[in-house]
Amino acid sequence: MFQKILIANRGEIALRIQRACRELGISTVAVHSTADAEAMHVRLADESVCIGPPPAKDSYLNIPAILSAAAITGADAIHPGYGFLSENASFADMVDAHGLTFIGPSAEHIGMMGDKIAAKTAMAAVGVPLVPGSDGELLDLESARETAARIGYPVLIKAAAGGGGRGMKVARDTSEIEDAYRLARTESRTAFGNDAVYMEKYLDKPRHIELQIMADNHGNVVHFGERDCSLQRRHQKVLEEAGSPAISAVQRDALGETATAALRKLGYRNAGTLEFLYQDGQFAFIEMNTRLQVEHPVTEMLCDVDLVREQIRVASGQLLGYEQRDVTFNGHAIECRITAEDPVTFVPTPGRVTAYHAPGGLGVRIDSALYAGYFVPPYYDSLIAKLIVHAATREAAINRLRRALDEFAVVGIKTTIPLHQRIVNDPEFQAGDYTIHWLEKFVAGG
Ligand code: MV4
Repeated sequence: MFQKILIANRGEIALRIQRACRELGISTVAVHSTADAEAMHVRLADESVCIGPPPAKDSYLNIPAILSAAAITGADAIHPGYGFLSENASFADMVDAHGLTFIGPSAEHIGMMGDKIAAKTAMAAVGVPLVPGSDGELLDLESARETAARIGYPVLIKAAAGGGGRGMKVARDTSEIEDAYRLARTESRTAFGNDAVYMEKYLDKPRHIELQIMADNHGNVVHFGERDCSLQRRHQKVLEEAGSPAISAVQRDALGETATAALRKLGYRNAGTLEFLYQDGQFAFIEMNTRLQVEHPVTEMLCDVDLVREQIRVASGQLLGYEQRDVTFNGHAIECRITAEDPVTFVPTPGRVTAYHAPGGLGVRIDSALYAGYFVPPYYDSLIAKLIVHAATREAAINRLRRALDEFAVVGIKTTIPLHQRIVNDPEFQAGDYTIHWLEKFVAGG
């Protein structure tokens, strides 16, 4: 097992990883920018290294600085968290090349799943159902027209290097295909330096269902059920649930069996999440994330599993702590992403938190690095706290979430707590039959 882990991240996820390390008796190294010198993850680490000025490109994305910090502190592994370098295949390679362990999948699989065409090709080859679409890259406008005619409009043109909604263009009929194709390629070249695009049938009212898996280095792969991440605004998740109100236990088991068999064939290792669109009773794979996700706590609460602990254990070569029959799905969990944003306009609200009171009680979990007196910096994403509740039923979880949100006090900056209070009080949310478009309409409705 590792003696010392460098956590190449900040905020709540850095604390989350520190907690797993401490419980495993592993020493922790925090890295921080000059803007984060007073941050909680620095205070609670065993050691800390300043890696640069505030901009992420000069600090949390500064690979030489992070590798140097690992070398001077004698860390033997690096956990990347999510975002930043967590899906950077060359960083994973460089960590290995420096004799440290990258706590995550192999660089090969990070690279494979980062190319959305390669990801779909690989998944199709191991039995995962896809959204109907092009057979690989769309090489010219003519092949775009032919593919659209074959699968039927409306169609979606996506960037191979995209993901997370970036670089997608809808074409609703033949009159729109040329502009959609050319714009998708141009925007992809500008955004990613790569203009490869592909096509899928556009699903107009899907839910976003993702499946959590974990694999060790000995061929064991286990799934921990699904999360419903349909409540998004401009491709930013706002609230997530485990399990999905739309998915039955039979469907979950079947999807899990398909996914674990597929990843076993691929020789996948460590944590991974398969993203599906769910519409008309059908699951269709769209992307795979090769990192621990922000919303992992709802799965942890549902299954009573420490996913970060499992990541660290399997990265050190140990066997998975679970067989599939050990995994149980109990009750219902919901996570609210609380951000330092105006709850109506979503304008970022960096600034000083003058008072802070977190909710508590049975089935309430807060993952946050906030404290009274903390200055929320403007340089990084606006997530400041995750409120997760767990209860025996979805109705009880919603009731508990409402109570916990009412207790939650963050004074000195505006946050999205009022938005979450509106969501949990809405009858349509309570009914649970929402799609990926529901929140955009709900927010637009004021
Ligand atoms: C789609 C889709 C409809 N049809 N693909 C957006 C982010 C990326 N994960 C894939 N996304 C979508 N892909 C097909 N064939 C609709 C979306 C989509 C979406 C998906 C999940 C959650 C929120 C979304 C918001 C807008 C569009």
